[in-house]
Amino acid sequence: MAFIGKKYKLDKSENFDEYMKELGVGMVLRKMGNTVSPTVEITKDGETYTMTTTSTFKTSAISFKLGEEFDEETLDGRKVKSVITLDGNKLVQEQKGDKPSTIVREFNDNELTTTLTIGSVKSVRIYKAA
Ligand code: ACD
Repeated sequence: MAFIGKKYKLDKSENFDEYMKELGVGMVLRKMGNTVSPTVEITKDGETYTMTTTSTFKTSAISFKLGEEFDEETLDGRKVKSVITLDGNKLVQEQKGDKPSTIVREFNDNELTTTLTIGSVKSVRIYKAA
């Protein structure tokens, strides 16, 4: 779990606009989403993980235990049930709700690759350790 306590900053983003469109995110918010370069940090206290996404526009934090469903309010304001599991060096998040989506965060050396999928639409975002 070399990723605990590291800060990752967005470096490249592919197809994120399409992903947000598929989620039904409006134009103004999509513009923000496409413009900002957020920083992601995961900390761990006992069995509880906290993932904080910081940006100039909005900051969000979710706390979870692996394999335990929790209530999440997404950055675009959807209220979903999420479950996050750890698969080797990947945190796999399943969001349930009207628009089920999977978010895989894979940690390699000094890089975080976030792959967001909804239906047939996929966005890949590469973060570099700050
Ligand atoms: C990531 C992306 C995680 C974001 C996942 C879903 C959010 C959907 C839409 C975002 C819409 C508006 C938010 C706009 C800006 C906030 C900045 C943070 C964007 C991550 O983990 O890479």
